[in-house]
Amino acid sequence: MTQDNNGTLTLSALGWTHRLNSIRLEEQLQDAATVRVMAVHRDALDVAGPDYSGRIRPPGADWTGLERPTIGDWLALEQPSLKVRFVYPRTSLFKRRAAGTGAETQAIAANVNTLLIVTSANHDFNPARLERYLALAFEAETDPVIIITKADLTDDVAPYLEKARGLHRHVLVEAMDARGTEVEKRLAPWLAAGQTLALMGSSGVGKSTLVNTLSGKAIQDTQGIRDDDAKGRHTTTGRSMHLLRSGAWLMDTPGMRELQIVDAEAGVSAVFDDIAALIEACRFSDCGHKEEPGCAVRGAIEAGALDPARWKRFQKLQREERRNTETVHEAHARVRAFGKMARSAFAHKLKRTREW
Ligand SMILES: Nc1nc2c(ncn2[C@@H]2O[C@H](COP(=O)(O)OP(=O)(O)OP(=O)(O)O)[C@@H](O)[C@H]2O)c(=O)[nH]1
Ligand SMILES: [Mg+2]
Ligand SMILES: [Zn+2]
Repeated sequence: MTQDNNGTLTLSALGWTHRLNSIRLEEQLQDAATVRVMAVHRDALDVAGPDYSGRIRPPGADWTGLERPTIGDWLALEQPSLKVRFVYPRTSLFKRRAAGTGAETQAIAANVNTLLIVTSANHDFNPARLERYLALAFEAETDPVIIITKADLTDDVAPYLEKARGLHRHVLVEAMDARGTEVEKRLAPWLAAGQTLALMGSSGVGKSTLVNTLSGKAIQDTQGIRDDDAKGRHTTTGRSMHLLRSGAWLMDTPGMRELQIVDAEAGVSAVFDDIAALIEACRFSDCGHKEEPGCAVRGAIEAGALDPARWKRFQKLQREERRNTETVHEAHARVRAFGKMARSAFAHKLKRTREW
């Protein structure tokens, strides 16, 4: 049952779980309104739940960084003020550096069960890009599924499937015509009522087409029909949840596309866990995997057990992750140093004022 007799969404239709129930009891939130964040605007959140559905004000500036609610979050609201009291712990979280200063990490999507990584059976197909998306999914602690669209436009989709399946033994891959009637059936395992999905993939691969096919209506513009109206509206970030025909929720978050590999060391290692295991097996703990004796990586490449191209992609992604992470940490340090300086200047001024 998605809706109660008054037409409001039930908690389970919104994706509420037993885990959240026990947190509600532990945190003594029974008197608070339980809602899920359905859309994020610059100065407002759209929330839905059995106790309240509508627009609320986000918490004040004293809530910073990852504390701030994002799309998909479960909130406890004070009654009747609707003030945000509590953000439930997230089962999965996509985050990014805030625009501008580059200093603060910002939550961009929470409680996503499945990440649909979309690519096409054409020149878009790129193992390095897919591995980057997989690293983001693993880092966010969500389950990725790779969807290869435009299967109808190629004579042979098998090589694409094989390559995608070779990226990681635990990742499921499906090929389809994103406009087709079989989409719902093929994705059924991830589309149960109350499940939350998000999409990632480059422009033109068929993300909006999938949203439309799965929702059974044209709620998203696909290439060719761009919404000119949207340009004038600056308050909406465009992050919202769509209810699919199956009762699952699909997040539409443009920000996902620009996600960088940052603070994602665990995600990168998870994608390349075979390589991580090899590195562990090198004779020297600081092995550079070049000329060192007892190098398990070189050994695996020479034995044909590790694809040298995959080794190169791992090194590249790891370098990129480290570089981005360092940059963020430097920015953090700068902001902290500035704060310290400002505070001490202020303290100094105070002292002088008093002395006078
Ligand atoms: N033949 C065929 N065409 C497809 C398929 N998937 C998408 N298309 C077409 O590809 C074009 C781009 O699809 P969109 O759904 O707009 O792509 P998108 O990923 O949303 O792109 P952005 O919004 O730019 O990120 C549209 O003309 C779709 O009709 C498919 O599986 N088969
Ligand atoms: Mg689109
Ligand atoms: Zn080595």
